[in-house]
Amino acid sequence: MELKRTVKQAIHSANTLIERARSQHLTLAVTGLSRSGKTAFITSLVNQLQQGNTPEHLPLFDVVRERRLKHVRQVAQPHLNVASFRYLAGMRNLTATPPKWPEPTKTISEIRLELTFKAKSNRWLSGSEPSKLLLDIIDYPGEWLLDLPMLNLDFQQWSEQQWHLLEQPPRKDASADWRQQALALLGREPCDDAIHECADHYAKLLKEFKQTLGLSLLQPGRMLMPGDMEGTPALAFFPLPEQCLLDDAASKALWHILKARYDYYVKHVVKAFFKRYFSHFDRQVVLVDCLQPLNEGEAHFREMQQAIGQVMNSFQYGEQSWWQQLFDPKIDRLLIAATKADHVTIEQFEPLTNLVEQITEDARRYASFSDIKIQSQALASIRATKFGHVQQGKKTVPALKGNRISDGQSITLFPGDVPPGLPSPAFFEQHSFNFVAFAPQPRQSDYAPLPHIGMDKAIEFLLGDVLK
Ligand SMILES: Nc1nc2c(ncn2[C@@H]2O[C@H](COP(=O)(O)OP(=O)(O)OP(=O)(O)O)[C@@H](O)[C@H]2O)c(=O)[nH]1
Ligand SMILES: [Mg+2]
Repeated sequence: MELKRTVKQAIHSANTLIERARSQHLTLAVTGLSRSGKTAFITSLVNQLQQGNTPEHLPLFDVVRERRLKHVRQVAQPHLNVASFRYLAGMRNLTATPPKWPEPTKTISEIRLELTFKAKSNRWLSGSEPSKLLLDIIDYPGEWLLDLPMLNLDFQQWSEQQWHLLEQPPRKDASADWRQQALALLGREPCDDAIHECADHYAKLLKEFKQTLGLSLLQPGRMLMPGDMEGTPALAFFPLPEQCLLDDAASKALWHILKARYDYYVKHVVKAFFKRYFSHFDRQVVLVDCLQPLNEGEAHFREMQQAIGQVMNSFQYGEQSWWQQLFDPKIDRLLIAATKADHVTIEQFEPLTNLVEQITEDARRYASFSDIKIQSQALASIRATKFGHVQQGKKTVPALKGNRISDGQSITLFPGDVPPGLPSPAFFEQHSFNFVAFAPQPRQSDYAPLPHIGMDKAIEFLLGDVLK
C-alpha cells in the first residue's frame, strides 16, 4: 500500500516537473492576512533574484551557489488591465532617509520576471542555449483574502456567524450602536438610502475593529479596501439576525435585498477574483505574522489563528474538495513562513517555526495527503535588526539591535521567548513577549541586496527544482 503510494507520488512529481520544464512558467500565489508581509516578501524576492546573485548572500539557493543564474529581468506582465507591481517605488521607499516600509496595498497588481539560467543538464554542452523561466506573482490587499471563506457560506450562514461575533466581546460594545441601527430597519418598507447608510456604518465598524481592536476576522474584506466598488449596491450589505425570516413581510423583503447583494458579491466579486488569479497558480506561499498578535494579547492571537484556519481550510488541498472542483489548481509546493523573524533572536527560530506549523496544522495535513510538498520556516523578507547581546545581571543573553520605528532611536533588547507551541492563557498573563516595530536598515549602496533571514531557503524550495 505504502509502496504503491510512493510510486504514485514519484510519477506524479516527475510528470509535474516535466510539465513545468516544458512550459517554463511558474505562477506564485502569495497568501497572507493584511500586514502579514506579502508586499515586503515580493519586493525582497525580486530584489534577491536581481541583486543577490552571490553564494555568500543566498547560500542555500542552488542555482546561485552553483553560479548558474545568468540574469533576472522584469518583462511585460500578462494582463494589460491589471496594475503593475511597483518594485522600484517600493525600493525607493526602503532606501529613503529615513527608510520606509511598504504602504498597505490598495488594489491588485502583478509582476512577471524572466530568469535566465544554465540548466544542469546542458552544463557541459558547449554552445547550448541558456534556459529561461517566467515567474508571475500577484500582490493584493490582505483584506480581500478574508472573503475566501464566504465562498462556502450562504447569506443565512454568513449572517449567523457574523451576528454571533458582533454579540460577543471584543466586538460587543463597539458594535452596539450599529446593531441598533440594523435592527431599526426591520419591520419597515426597505429604503435603499437607509440600507446604504447602515452599510456605510458597518464598513466604519469593520475599520474600527481592524485599526483600534486589531481584529482579523473582517468580512466583507472589500469594505476595508473597496477599490472601484466604493458606493456600489454590491457592497451595500451587512448581516441580519435570523429572526427577520420569521417576522413580517417588510423584514423578509429587506432580508431578500441583502441576500441578493451578498450572492452577487460572492459570485461576481469573490469567486471571480479567486478564479482569475488563484486558479492557475503552481506554488503557494502562506505568510503568517505570529509575533504581532502574540504581543497584543490572547484575543488577537486566537482571532488571527481562527482567520488563518478559515482561509487555509478554504483552499482544501484534497482532490475532492469544492475548491478543487471550482478552480482546479495544480499546486505542488506549499511554503508556510512565520514572517518578521528578525524580531526574535536566532534560538527562537525553531519555536517560531513550530508555532506556525501548529497554526496551520489542518491545512498541512490535507496538503500532504494530496502529495503537495510542504516546507515551514521562519523568515524575514527584509531584515531590520542585527543580533547582539545584553547583560542581564551576571549573564550575557542574546539580543536584537535595530532602529525603533517610533523615534528612529537605536535600541538593543531581548524580545522574550516565543512559546514553543500554541500559547496557553498563562503565556498572555505573563505578557512575556516584547515586539518593537523596527525601521528598515539604511542601505550601504543602491546595489546592495536587501538583508534577509531565510529568503534563500524559501526561494530554493519554491524555484530550485525548476532551475536544475
Ligand atoms: N522587521 C520586519 N518587518 C517586516 C518584514 N516584513 C514586513 N514587515 C512589517 O510588516 C508591515 C506589513 O508588511 P507588508 O509587506 O506591507 O504586508 P502586506 O501583507 O503586504 O499587507 P497588506 O498590503 O495590508 O495586505 C511592514 O510595514 C513592516 O512594518 C520583515 O521582514 N521584517
Ligand atoms: Mg501589501
